[in-house]
Amino acid sequence: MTVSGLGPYDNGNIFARILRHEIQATLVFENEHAVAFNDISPQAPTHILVIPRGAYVSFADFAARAGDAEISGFFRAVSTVATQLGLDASGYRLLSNIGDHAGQEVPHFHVHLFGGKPLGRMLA
Ligand code: D5M
Repeated sequence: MTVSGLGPYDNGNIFARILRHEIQATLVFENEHAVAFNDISPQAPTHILVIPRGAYVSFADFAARAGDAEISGFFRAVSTVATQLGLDASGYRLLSNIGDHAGQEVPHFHVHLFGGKPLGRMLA
């Protein structure tokens, strides 16, 4: 699955290195489907990145190639992270950048999870 600005999966990308424990991150959750850690440059009081363990460059790649159990397990994990961090009561935002127009920086599929304050209305 090719999306503008994204080539084939690069095993040297920073999130692949976090998964291999070559680079430290502050993990807040992990299971067989997903790993979640604090964003290094937080844009909200809570700013978590949730990534699948598999090698997918973007949401588009994940949706195209991952198995049903992997996809459901991943998104359940995202919800579990939000619940465990206490975000359900006040609400939160999910976001995933895909390719050039979205400015995706790290070519390993990830969902940003923002919360901890009123985030304002944002549609693009
Ligand atoms: O966003 C990629 C995000 O990844 C961006 O918010 C910074 C974050 N980032 C980059 N390197 C690290 C490390 N080492 N730890 C934690 N967070 C990191 P994108 O959606 O690709 O534009």
